[in-house]
Amino acid sequence: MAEQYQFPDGFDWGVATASYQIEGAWKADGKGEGIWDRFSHTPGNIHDDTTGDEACDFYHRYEEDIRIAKELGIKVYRFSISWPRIFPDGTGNVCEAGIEFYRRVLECLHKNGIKGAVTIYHWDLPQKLQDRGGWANREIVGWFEDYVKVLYARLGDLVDTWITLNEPYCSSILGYWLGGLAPGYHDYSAALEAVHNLLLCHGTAVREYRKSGLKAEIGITLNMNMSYPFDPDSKEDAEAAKLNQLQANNLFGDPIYLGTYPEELFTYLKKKGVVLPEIKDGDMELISQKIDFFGLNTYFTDHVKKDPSVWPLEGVSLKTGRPHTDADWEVNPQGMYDLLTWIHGRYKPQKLIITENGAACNDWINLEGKVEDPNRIDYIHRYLMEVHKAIKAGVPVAGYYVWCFCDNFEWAWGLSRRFGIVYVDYKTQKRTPKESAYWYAGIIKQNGF
Ligand code: IFM
Repeated sequence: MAEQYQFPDGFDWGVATASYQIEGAWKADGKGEGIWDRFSHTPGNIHDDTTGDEACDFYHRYEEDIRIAKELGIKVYRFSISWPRIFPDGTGNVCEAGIEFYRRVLECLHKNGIKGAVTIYHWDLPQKLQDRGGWANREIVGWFEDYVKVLYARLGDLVDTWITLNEPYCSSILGYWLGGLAPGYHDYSAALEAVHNLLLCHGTAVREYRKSGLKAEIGITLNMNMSYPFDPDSKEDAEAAKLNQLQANNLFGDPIYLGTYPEELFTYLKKKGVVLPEIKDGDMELISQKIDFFGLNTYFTDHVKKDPSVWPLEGVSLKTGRPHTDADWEVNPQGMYDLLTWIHGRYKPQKLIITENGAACNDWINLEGKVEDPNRIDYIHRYLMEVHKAIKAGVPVAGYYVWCFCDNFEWAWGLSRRFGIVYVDYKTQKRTPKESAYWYAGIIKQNGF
């Protein structure tokens, strides 16, 4: 008989989304311009020349999406708040229509018996704040404080779980150094400045939350992945893999859980001429306040080869011949187990939620009107087996959210990459649950497989 994979009672089976990727309505009802509006409207930035102007039109269609989520038995719906929908100018006047929209979404979720997990920042910074330096300007800590206070006061009674930031690695290293994401800069020192300011904002959000007296849980979502040496026998590859992992994982996990930046990485970067961020008295205490859960996003593993031509880390991640998804990310489920046990060993979070995992596939509607996506099912199935193994090994994983509920605007890849378990026809906005959606519904029903 096949092995049974039973998950702990009360396991939170969810789906995840993000404001800019699904909402559309980019200037409706007083919303201000965000950095992704600016970035996607700038020719050459988005691979298929699309924008998030309309995306999945969740702004007008949230009731339909939540109804589908209910039919599938989804327990948690993760979405994010668009900062420029609340503060069109970044600071100053609050846009009431923005607040009302998110209240309607949360009320609709509750009416359908679904919990709302809210990400405070998932990459759509008001453009007016970018014009003042964005994440590289420490003043952002005050702007963020004003923003979170409004969210707690106006939405706090309806939110079940708060996530301060989504993937600060992407907002800093990808946005300020590698440049593939907004604002599209190439300055490593500014990226490190952004790291520190993002983490200060995370700490500020936690501090203000505790002061608010609200009782839901609050945590952060970090994207992490294991880095292995490309050649397991090469000392040089092992060193490059270590640096890669220090930048991807420890740079964020260590300050939050251990109250310190990874010394080895900072010493190395300094030697390479990188200007390190100024750390003021009290910063690390603010950043490392106790949080209620560790939110993990993970999709792939890195296999790093030493390459001295690549400044500053001198490594490149290479393909190993494993199968890959439509996002060109290699499928390596073992990485999920290795990562969960690594996080558990190093940081010992009291609770872990996988706030994103999933696969982009080349989906289409077939002649029978169905979307058959066996590769996505296989991907999620294999990764969940590793999650289960980690739970059995003592890692306190309490939830798993599929990325994504529906196909959406995949940042620099535009509408060309489909991650959803629900298919979206962008011309008609018609939703079609894929085979993976029904398969996932079955897992939720049985709390396992
Ligand atoms: O679409 C993104 C999401 O916004 C953040 N995590 C990874 C997903 C897939 O690339």
